[in-house]
Amino acid sequence: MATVRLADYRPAPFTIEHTQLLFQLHADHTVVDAAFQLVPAGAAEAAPWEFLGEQLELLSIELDGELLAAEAYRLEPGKLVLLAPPEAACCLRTRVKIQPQTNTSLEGLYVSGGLFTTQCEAEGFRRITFHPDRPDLLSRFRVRIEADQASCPVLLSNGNCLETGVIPGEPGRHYAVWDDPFPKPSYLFALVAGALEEVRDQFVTCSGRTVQLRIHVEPGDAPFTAHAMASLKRSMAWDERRYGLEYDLEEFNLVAVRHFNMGAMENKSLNIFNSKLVLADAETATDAELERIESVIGHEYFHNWTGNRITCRDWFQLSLKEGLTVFRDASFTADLHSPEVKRIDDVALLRNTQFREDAGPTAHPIQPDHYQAIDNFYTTTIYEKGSEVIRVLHTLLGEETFMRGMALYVSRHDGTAATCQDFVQAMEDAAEQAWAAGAALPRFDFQQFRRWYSQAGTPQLQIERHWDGDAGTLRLSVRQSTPATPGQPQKEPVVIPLVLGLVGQGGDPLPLQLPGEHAKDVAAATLPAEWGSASRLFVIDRAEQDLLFVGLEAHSHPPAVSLPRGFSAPVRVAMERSSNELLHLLACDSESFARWDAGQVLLRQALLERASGAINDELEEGLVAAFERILLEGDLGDSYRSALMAFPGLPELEDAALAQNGTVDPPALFEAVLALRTRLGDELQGPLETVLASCRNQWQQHWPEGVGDRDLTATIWSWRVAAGDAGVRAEAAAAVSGPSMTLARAGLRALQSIDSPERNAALQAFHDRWQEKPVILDAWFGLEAATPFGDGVERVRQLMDHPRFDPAAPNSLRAVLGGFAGNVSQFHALDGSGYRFMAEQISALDQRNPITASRMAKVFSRWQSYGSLRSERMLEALKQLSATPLSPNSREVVDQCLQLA
Ligand code: B3K
Ligand code: ZN
Repeated sequence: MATVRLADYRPAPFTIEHTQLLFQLHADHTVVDAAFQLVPAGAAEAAPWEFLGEQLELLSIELDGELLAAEAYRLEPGKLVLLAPPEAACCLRTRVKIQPQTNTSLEGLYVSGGLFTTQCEAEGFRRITFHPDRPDLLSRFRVRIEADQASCPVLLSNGNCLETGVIPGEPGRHYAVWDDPFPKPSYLFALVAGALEEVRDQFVTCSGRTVQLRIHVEPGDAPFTAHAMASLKRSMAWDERRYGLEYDLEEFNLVAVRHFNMGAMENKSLNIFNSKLVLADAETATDAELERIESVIGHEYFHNWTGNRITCRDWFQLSLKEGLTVFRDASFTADLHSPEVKRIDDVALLRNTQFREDAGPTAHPIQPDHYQAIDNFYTTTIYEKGSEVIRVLHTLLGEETFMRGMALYVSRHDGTAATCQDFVQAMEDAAEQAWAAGAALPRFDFQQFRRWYSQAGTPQLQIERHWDGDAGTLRLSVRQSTPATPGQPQKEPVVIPLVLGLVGQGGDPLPLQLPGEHAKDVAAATLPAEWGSASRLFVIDRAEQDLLFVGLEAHSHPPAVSLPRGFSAPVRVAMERSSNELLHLLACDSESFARWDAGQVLLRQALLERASGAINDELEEGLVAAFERILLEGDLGDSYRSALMAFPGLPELEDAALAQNGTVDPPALFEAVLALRTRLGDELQGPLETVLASCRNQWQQHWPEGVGDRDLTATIWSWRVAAGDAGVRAEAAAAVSGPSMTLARAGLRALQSIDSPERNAALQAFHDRWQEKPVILDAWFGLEAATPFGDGVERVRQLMDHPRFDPAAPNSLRAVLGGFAGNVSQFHALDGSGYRFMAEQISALDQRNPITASRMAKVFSRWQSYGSLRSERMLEALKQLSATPLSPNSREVVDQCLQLA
């Protein structure tokens, strides 16, 4: 498969002023008639005019109304080439026949449960009609859809609906014409046709325009759209308030479909969503799902400016829209809910997914410079690290200058296809202005900052402490390095804002007094208003740097070092800190992130020790005492208290074990988690019961109220169930039949590892209650597949034969296969049966849906980490997968993994 390179980017040899599409939808085929007004780009190199096409049957082709002679074009695999490119503006018209009804890839136009729908990003439009299908070609689209009136009463596309009516001479068929006044790339085109129920609302924009809001769902699902609609309105208001960005069309449509490869898609004015991210209320979705729905609805809506109005020049710029839009949706959630907990959730996600990706065979920079299948690059690096890098800019520049940079970016690039470089340039210009005006902002080199875009791998800060007790001086020696990643053996230092504080013996924040300006190699520091006086921001931009604090109390204990406050950059920080110092921070650090992180370091340590067969009793006693205080510290906020007690995820623990021991034993880590949970549940019985009693009073509150109480309940249930509390076990099981999905799922999670009659009965009750609702039943499939005992492979095979299992729905596949891959004892079975089963499933899935299959194939990316026996078995499974016919998507991932062999 060909490698696409950033260095090979050339502008297209023509522009497409107008695009007219006619879709004739039929049950057994669709005809697409496309007319493009093409204008030669003039100065561009004389390149052949190529129109990409996949699985299209060409019916006819005309240029300016004349049928094109056979020698004037060539049909090659995957493309149509005009042999004598026109020298003047012209109209190219093609008619093709496609088969959406048998399209299982869920790319291009396909049918999901009787509904015609599209997914064009990144390269799906070429499955609809011949087209250059590149994001830098913006065109005005007019679309006419013709379909059967009975099966497709609703016909939607982008923009405004101009006209609808019946088709004379074609009884039972009707049409709609849609016009989108905003030029857009092909990947933002969308069409939906089917029997849908509509829920309407309105939004009045800041300039007083009324926008019609419509959510379209399968008949019967309308009662579950209120949360989505409210989220949409909150998103629209927030983008006006925070970014001054207003919606620009008269209507906004949102459609929920069951068969969808990812979460949602930001097509201009016609956002299409995986139904699991629309249909929800407190009875049918958990608090976390409700928050996620709100944030994804926000994310897709925010793309209207960061993605649609300003789009990407090429797919190497994907993080331009994705990183930025994740940054925006994270601020949205933080503003609406708890900023502390949102930050913690985001960092936990980053550490459990992105750090792992950055350390493995598929590592890539946020602006990759080559790819084979772009679909493989919708990664946590592009999205989450991309967002963190924007946050780094925000931290360095402060809110005011950052927003000035945003405004510059929008005003310069609105209506165009831009690059990451354009974005950073706007920020640099805003920074230059601020620096010139004498703003108290740290200085840094933007050229160096840009390395964040080109270097893969997670930078590491190694910090050594030197305490001079006689002088009351603390020196922190910081060394920065980034590990080698595939294709990038050497790394240069990047610009890292490090925010830190010092905490005294009594828990008081200590004044951060620096020596006079110039001590050599001492990093400059500033005091951004956002952080208050107890923290300082240092710019770490060299391989080695010292931070020096003076005027601390002499002849006393060294102060506790609290860092990285706010997780001020996507880096790993390693610093020798004693358990006592970390326990002290966990008890009283005034900065919420660093306080949580101190607990995480301790928990990681305790769990790693248990996994290697030892129990660090002193450390665990310290944790018991710390959690006891936290449990009783009522004014902390329940969600935050629950976050403080949450264990690091298994991927993060694997990562830490690998760094420490050079190998990982996942079942041992899993057992360690269960054992520590049991100990905490046992030793903290009293305080846990007290807190649980007060949580119960809040259970019935509706999201976002009561979230913290339900979070804490979930933690307490899982600890107390592990400790063998029969009463709590019964309470957790009973929640399955109660009114709150959050508690029902918390109950099931608490019972998950306990092979007991209550567990089986609770799962059965959940199944029976929700079997008619596929979105909810997926959670049951996931839990069943993750059952940590019995014959896992056999169980998963049975699940896939379950009458409600829908093999065409990526959600169900992800629930079952993803649940199994996260089932450490089964997936990592020493005989390799779990790995073989997974390889077999991925290979079969790849035939139908390469996008979902290649994502799944990444479960093998850590094959080298798991000790010789497992590594050998996993490598065998990878080779088994590699020996089957694979799509280019899966081939790229499998080859990347095998490169290490
Ligand atoms: N832009 C889409 C993702 C498209 C994935 C294509 N394989 C959703 C989002 O990030 O908003
Ligand atoms: Zn996005």
